[in-house]
Amino acid sequence: MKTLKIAIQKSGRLNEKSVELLKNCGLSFENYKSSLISPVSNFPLEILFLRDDDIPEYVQDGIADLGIVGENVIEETEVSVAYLQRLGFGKCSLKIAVTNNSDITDLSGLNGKSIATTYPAILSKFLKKENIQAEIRTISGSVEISPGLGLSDAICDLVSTGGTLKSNGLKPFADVMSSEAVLIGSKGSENDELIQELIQRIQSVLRAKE
Ligand code: PRT
Ligand code: ZN
Repeated sequence: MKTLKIAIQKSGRLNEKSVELLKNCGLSFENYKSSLISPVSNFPLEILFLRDDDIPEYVQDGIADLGIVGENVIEETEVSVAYLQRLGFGKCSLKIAVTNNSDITDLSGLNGKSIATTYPAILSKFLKKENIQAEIRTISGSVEISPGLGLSDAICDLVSTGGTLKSNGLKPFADVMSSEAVLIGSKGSENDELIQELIQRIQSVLRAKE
C-alpha cells in the first residue's frame, strides 16, 4: 500500500494546532522537535516538518501529497494546488497600515508612496486591482518598524490582535486579504481514496468543535 506524505510547519504559529488536529484525527506519531519526518503508526502517512514557506511548492511538485499552511503563504508563492479544507485556525488579515500621524487616509493616498512588506506578490496584485501606483519595498521581516525608520510611507503586514501595529504607532486602513490555515493537496488529489478518508476525519474533528 502507498504511503501519503503531509507537510506541516516545523515550528511557529501553525505547528501546535496542526499537530493537535492530526492527533485528534486518531493519528499516532512521535512529535520530536529534532526530527524532520515522522511516520504515523496507524495510518499509511508520514509527516514532514518544514518551514511554512516551502510547503506550497512541495505540494505542487508532489514531494508531499498534502500540506497545512496559511492561505497568505499559498497566495504569495503563486502555486497551483487544490484547496481541500479550511481548518479554522491561524486566522489573520493582511492589512495596509500607516503611522498614526500620516496624511495618508485612504487607498488613493498611496499613489506615489512606498510600502514595505514581506508579501510583494499579493500586494502588487492588490495595488494593480485598485489602480494604485506605489513603490513596493520588499523586506524580510520587522516590517512594522520601517515607517518609523523612514524606510517607507506605509506597510503591508499580517495582523491578528492588532497589538503589534498599535505598539509601533501604526493604524490599519485597508484590508488586502484574510487568511486561515488550510489543507492543500496537489491538483486532482481530492479524488484519492486515502486522502478522502483523511479529509473526512478532519471534517468530523472540526464539526465536533463547533
Ligand atoms: O519558520 P517559518 O517560516 O515556518 O514561520 P514564519 O515565521 O514565516 O511564520 P509564523 O510562524 O510567524 O506564522 C505562520 C502563519 O501563521 C502565517 O503565515 C499566517 O498564516 C499565520 N498567522 C496568524 C500569523 C499571524 N496570525 C500573525 N499575527 N503570522 C504572523 N503574524 C505576525 C505578523 O506578521 C506581525 O508581526 O504577528 C504580528 C502581528 O500580530 P498581532 O497579534 O500583534 O496583530
Ligand atoms: Zn515562513
